[in-house]
Amino acid sequence: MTNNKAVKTWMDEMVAMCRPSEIVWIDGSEEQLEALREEAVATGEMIKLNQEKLPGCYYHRTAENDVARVEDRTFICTPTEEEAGPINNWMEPEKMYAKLKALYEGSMEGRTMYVIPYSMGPVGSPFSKIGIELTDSIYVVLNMAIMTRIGTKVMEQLGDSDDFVKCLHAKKDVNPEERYIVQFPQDSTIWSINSAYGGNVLLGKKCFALRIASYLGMKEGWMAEHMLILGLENPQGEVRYICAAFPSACGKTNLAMLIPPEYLKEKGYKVWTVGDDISWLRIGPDGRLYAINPEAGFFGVAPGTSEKTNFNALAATKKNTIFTNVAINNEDNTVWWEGLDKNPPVDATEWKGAKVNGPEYIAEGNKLAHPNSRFTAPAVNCPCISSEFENPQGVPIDAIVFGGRRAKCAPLVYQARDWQHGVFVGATMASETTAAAAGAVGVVRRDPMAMKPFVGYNMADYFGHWLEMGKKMDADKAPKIFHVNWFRQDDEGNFMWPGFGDNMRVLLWILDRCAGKADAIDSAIGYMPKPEDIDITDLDIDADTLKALLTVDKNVWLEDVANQKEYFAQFGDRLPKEISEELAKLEANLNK
Ligand code: GTP
Ligand code: SPV
Ligand code: MN
Repeated sequence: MTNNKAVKTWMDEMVAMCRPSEIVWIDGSEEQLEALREEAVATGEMIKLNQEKLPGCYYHRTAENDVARVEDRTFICTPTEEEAGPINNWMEPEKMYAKLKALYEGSMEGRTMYVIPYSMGPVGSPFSKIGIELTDSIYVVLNMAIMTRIGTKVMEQLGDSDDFVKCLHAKKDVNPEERYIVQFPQDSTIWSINSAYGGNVLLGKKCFALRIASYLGMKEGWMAEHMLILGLENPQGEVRYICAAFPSACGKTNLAMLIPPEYLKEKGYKVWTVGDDISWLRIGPDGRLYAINPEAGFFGVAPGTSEKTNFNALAATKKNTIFTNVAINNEDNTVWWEGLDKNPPVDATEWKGAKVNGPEYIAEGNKLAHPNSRFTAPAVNCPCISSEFENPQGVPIDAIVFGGRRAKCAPLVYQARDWQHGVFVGATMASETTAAAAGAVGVVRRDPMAMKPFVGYNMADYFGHWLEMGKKMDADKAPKIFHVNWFRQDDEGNFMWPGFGDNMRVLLWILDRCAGKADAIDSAIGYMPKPEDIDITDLDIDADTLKALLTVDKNVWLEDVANQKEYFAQFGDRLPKEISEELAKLEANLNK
């Protein structure tokens, strides 16, 4: 309960609309969460896994039609359509509220409404923001308890302030035809209905920490980005921090937790994880850019996660973790997914709930785990969690890295010439789509700064905000900006770069560039390493492949420039002139 007038007024209205039969405040205590876990197991909402092998771990299966974010049902309801911009779905706020009210009306009859006060960022940090999520799903409560800081301490921090994001979620009947994920940035309000899948319902994550927060950042002079944060420690014990924006399922969690190749480990290099998905960035008193991770856990892609590819992520899932839509190994009541190891369980339950013979089922061309199946693991479980994870002041950023899945176009790595060029490099990002969102997979689409599904206002103004942020920093203090591509393919469709831990070799060139220690070629697209600038000690890669990875194919790039032009045209006069200038420069450089 609370005496906060703004909270009370809002809740009264939501309760009158949803009409839950009971209201339960989440205090954040272990006793309360444990009771909820037991209740969820009793009702079948969750399955308790092998508590000896996976203590504190549970399993949840979503509806078959509810396994990913739904971008076509996600709306930014600003007062005018212009403010939402051409790449967001928009509806007039009054109309949308009316439409959704009809759906929420009585939606919680006979059900319990849970009230989750939560903080994005360490409670009380100057970076942090508070939200309150009302939900009728225990699964949401238990996930929010891992992904954010929740409970009484957050209400104490809020005091009698009305500065909180009002989040409402009703599972209703998960009808995809009436599923809506709606942000009202001007009202700091999020309404989600008819889903129970992660990014649609854990409203602190994409809805608040990116869509609403990007809008607040634009108003208040900071940034909310779809970026991991990692610290790279050198043998002298100095740690430098890097933020990297890759689209969904393009390698953020993996890069954030990477284990250096053996020869670098032996020299004393280490990687520390600050965040794996979202960064909030502010300019500090010293004029440098500082980042915090507003989350407290990892909602990571399960398939492909193994001891070899991401030892640290796998280790983080060994206790107090919720698994969603992976397969169950009935032999010992544990979990399995494609890429975990080469031994799919014979006695398996696939993600939709059917008992199958794992190897046979796979041989028939099926997948045991959904490609977007996930684990929700507490950040503190991660063996390489940074000592700065809870630092309320954040960490200073040396480099910002953009990247995506590009089979042909982008080279392994290149550096932007300055901040303005870097904003252009981010704005021209593109990537092949993945299973993280409903819809076709493997189609190249433009995804500026990996924020296409997450920008809470007009993308053209967002480019403008990036440019403004750069103007507030001295050039020698602003992070240097880079672009990487771990996903270049040869003509047979094989990945040319080994990726994963070996990506460290590219990070070292990046940090050497930041420190003014590495050489580069001034190419048409930006500064690039020569093949010999990438350390390939102990790496089985031939000289031709490395050369090809660092080659810019003029024709492929000119085709991309044509596509960029078309893409930017939709923003009309609102597109900052700096972006058009950079585009013209790139085209001229390529034609030289
Ligand atoms: P979201 O949580 O959706 O934002 O995804 P993410 O960006 O954190 O992606 P994640 O690290 O979970 O990786 C997604 C998929 O890409 C997994 O199947 C990984 O195994 C694969 N992957 C990650 N890094 C690399 C890499 O360097 N090379 C290759 N080939 N695949 C990679
Ligand atoms: C993403 O899709 O970028 C994710 C998973 O991190 S979700 O929480 O569903 O957005
Ligand atoms: Mn993500």
